[in-house]
Amino acid sequence: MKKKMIFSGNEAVARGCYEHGLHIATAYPGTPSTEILENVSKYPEIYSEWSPNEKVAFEVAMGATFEGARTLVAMKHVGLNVAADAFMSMSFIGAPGGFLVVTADDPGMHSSQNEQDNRYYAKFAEYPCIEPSDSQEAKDFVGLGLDLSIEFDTPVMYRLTTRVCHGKSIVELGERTQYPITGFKPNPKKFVVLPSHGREMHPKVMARIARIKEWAETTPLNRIEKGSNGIGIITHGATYNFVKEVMPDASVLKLGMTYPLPINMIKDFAKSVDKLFVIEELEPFIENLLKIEGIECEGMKFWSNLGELTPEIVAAGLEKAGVFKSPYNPKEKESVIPRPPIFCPGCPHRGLYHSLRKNKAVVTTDIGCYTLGCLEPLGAGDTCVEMGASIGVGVGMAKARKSGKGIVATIGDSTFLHSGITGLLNAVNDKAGITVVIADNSITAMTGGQQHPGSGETLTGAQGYKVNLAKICQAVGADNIKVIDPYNLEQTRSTLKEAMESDELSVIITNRPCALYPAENRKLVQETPFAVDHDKCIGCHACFKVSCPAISESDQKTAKGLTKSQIDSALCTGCSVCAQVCPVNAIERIK
Ligand SMILES: Cc1ncc(C[n+]2csc(CCOP(=O)(O)OP(=O)(O)O)c2C)c(N)n1
Repeated sequence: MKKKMIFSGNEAVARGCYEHGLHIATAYPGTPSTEILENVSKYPEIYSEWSPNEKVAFEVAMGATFEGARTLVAMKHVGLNVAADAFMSMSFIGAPGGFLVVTADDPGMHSSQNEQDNRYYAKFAEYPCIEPSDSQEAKDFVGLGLDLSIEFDTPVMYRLTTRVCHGKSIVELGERTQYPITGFKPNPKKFVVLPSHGREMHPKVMARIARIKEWAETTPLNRIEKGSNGIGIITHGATYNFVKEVMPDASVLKLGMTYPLPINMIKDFAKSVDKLFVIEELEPFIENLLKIEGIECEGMKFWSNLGELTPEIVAAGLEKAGVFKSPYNPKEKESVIPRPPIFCPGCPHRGLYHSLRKNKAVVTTDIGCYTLGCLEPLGAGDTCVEMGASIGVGVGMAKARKSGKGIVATIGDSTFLHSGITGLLNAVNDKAGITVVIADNSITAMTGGQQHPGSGETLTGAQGYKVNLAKICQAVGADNIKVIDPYNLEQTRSTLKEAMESDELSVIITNRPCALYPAENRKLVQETPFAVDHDKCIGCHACFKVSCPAISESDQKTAKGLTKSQIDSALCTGCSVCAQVCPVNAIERIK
């Protein structure tokens, strides 16, 4: 009997990499894809790495497949925007060793700045796109995808969504099949995308996708499940599970490959049902392709291209279409209490953002834990767009104002190494006169503590090169660089103030390690906790302004009826930031 495990989709993809003989896996972290590489790294048979950004991850994996290695690169949906240049050109070249690019899309934006349907990228670059619906498929599709990639010498988009990445289901395990790395076969007409070569390659790409379209008609990736009620539903990914739950009697065409589509199979399916619906998450991608082919169907009219689908939403759409009575009560509200994100106790970003607010800085910020500094009561963050944007946006504002005074671009260490260095280079060149703060906590914290070139450790725990951020800044031409401790509010505020008042470009590096990652840090920052002396507390709530989850209202009141504060000693890490803002020294270390 084969062993079975309960795996998340991400764990299952990693297991698929192991079983299907993958040689090389690369990624830059990003929810919901991060756990793929974290789990691949547990298999020593596969070389795995966190690359500094998605473009580099893509390029490393691409080079490996040129050598005939079986490779996978993983990223979140917006990561593909970063890797898009390589992604587009690779289509022309092909993937001799087998190549999967995992894009983990985030409908509903559980932890993303935007919502985008990356199936359009597949069509744009003429990659076949495969989409599993559960963890077993997540594992199996790695093998099927690699086979497809090698057979047609094409890179393959492997699209996941949050529910498939994080949902758990049973997976049957198999053994690893070993494959040789076949070696690089020099062929400049194939591997060098000169215009003259590219012109020859493009028709080959179109011929390749036409052949894959024929192949799609018979691949087991797509299947029909015959129902009894005359309704036909074409669906994909996580939505397939909702369709089966809501309308088990419908005939379902489950597309495991959403580009290119098996048009003849779909035409036959359409003929076999009375009414045809396409139920898909995000954009009407399949529906539009069917309409171009003249296949009568309905879809987005009854659903929406905004947010995530659920069984309730699938049912409501079918009811709207007049073919179903939804058993769900739309008035029933979710009973989960919302928990807005907040800096952890001991987070080094707290002191920085409290100081930025005090100094009334105009803050162009970036993407990471520190983005939470935009939220009240810290409330110091005026713009945030995409990874690496903070410095460029700060420079742009400074140019429009004809002064960089008062403008502070804040960027995390992982984000700086991902795509901030060129922004700083430009700021130096432009003599922008802004202040750049690199919030260095030595880890990629937002996504759960992944190593980067400034961490001194690699994905597999091996010792890595710990890049010196100050030296990078110097090397691109910044010469006013200060390194400070963000737990020290006086130092943070005064250093910021001086920089903000200057006409010169300044770089400030705050260097306190993250309070959570790696786990040993928790011991480092957990000093003797603080407590509120209720005899001294005047109920002014200045300590609330540092937004620490360890601080709350107590049941004690002042003579004026103001509530006194209290500190949960189990949560307090002893960072002392709250003690520094208390005007009456009522917050003291527990003796
Ligand atoms: C292009 C892109 N890739 C990945 C992510 C996921 N992501 C969000 S923030 C972040 C980096 C956070 O690390 P850092 O800049 O060091 O800040 P920290 O969270 O440690 O404070 C990542 C990888 C993203 N939002 N966009």
